[in-house]
Amino acid sequence: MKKKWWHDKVAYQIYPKSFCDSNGDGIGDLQGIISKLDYLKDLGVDIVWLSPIYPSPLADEGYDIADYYGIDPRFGTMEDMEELIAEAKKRDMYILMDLVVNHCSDEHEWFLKACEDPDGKYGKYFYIVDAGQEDKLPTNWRSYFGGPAWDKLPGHEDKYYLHVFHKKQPDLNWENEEVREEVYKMVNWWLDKGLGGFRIDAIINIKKPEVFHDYPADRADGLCSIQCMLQEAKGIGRFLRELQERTFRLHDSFSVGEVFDADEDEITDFVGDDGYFSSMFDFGTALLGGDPAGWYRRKPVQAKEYIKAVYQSQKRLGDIGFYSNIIENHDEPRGVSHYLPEGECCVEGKKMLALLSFMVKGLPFIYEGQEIGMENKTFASIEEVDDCSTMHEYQVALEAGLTPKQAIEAVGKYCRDNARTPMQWDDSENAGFTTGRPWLAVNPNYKQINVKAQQADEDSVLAFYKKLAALRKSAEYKETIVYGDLILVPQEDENVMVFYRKSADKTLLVAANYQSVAADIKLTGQMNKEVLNNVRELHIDDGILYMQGYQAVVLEVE
Ligand code: TEU
Ligand code: CA
Repeated sequence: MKKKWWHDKVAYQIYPKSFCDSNGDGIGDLQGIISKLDYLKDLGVDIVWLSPIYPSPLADEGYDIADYYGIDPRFGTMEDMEELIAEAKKRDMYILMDLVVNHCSDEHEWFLKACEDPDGKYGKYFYIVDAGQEDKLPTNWRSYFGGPAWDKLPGHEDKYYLHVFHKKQPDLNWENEEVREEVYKMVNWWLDKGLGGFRIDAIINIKKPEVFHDYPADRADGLCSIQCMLQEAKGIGRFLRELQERTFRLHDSFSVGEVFDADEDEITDFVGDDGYFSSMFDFGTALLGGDPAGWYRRKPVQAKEYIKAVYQSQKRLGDIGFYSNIIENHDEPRGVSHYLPEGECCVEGKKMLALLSFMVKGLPFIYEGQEIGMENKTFASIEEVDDCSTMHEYQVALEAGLTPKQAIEAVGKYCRDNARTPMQWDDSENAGFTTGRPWLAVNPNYKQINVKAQQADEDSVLAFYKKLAALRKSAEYKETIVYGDLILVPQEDENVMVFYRKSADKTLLVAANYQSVAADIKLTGQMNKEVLNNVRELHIDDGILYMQGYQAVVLEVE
């Protein structure tokens, strides 16, 4: 693997709407982000990814873009954005934007023009198909957010357009060279502004099958999962290679793909030395417990499954490239609520997940609030929910026979708003996020869980994240943590994960006891030094490491 400038970095995702509000309108903004750059620097962050801040009607919270060259006034101005890039640069930090080009907003000029003249230039920017006899939909594909992936083209009763996500997110037709040229022009325009790169949204969806047809229905609605057509669609590589060659590669920028399912034999093409992307997210753990019937059927994640998934991902990528490691993002529940068993969400457990995420190979991404161990929120009713994905999953649960109370309880655990509640800065009203009324209610636990309190506590989750980031950058361990081989030490107890990180002259042993009860780990070889420990005690006796519940350690060994 060729060494790259970004390999030894630590990355952080900001959900701008919920990070920091500078002007009291209840919505986080760019000046708010600028005011927190020193906080991020101090945490050890180098790369900052912003979820979309472009002008948007917010049907899907900014993932529906109406103008790729602008900044939504809610978040600030282009001058604010330029200031953010410059202020980041001063601190040796890099800003990433979200590249959302599978679709745009139905309020984007291209789509408006396509509606005016579906047979003209802009009609070809989208997938517009004539209605069948008796208004039949072109196919029975179900959109990600529920209902058919086709809607009537506004102003044209005889035509449908495709949207694999929300109906306000029409899919762009990547087969059309003009569309691709528009995308490359825009990406380069931003990179020329000094952006560090992009996180690339939902990118696997850009390739559609040659022929559009129905698949067997998988629910009572007569529709089928979008996955059916994605599996049939081949040849995405041609688009991604072109994107890379025409944009990212020219700028040596960082790109991380939201790639859910790259085939084994495609991984080198995706993230090898000259991959389409610098990196891609590891969703191995995020997918655990899922059920095709819907969120209401999801099962809690077990420790042993988590451990297995982490290891499988590590093995899959090996020395080919770098995953970007997450325990949560803006589409996922809070990792500590999702991956620690109910009733066991404790400080040690939070630190254990952090340690695993930082000590495996790859680029660690922290999602805002993860560094203080922010938790899921309880939603009393669907009225408290903003997320369009949860609205749909709630309906699915009701249709399956759950009562409203059961339905919100079941889907609330996976609601994307869990991660979108405002950042908890201190214990003042609205957690110091805003002086106004926050656009989404603050998690009531902000009095206990907030940045200010944790800054004053050397045993806090925040302090532990700082240690992990510092360790990754330390002259002593950097080479081993960033590039060392990962060698699993199989354990009889499936709730315990032990592995070595090994470089030419150093070996680290990483051990995590992913359960509330104690566990013994047999050590082979001599321990030289305790490098990191999420509890105060380290108990080794006669070659046995006695681990407390949720204890996790890094030891330097012979
Ligand atoms: O997500 C794509 C995606 O497939 C997952 O988000 C998932 O299907 C969904 O979150 C289930 O709730 C990206 C963005 O991360 C997400 O926020 C956007 O809604 C989506 O693309 C559309 O742009
Ligand atoms: Ca604001």
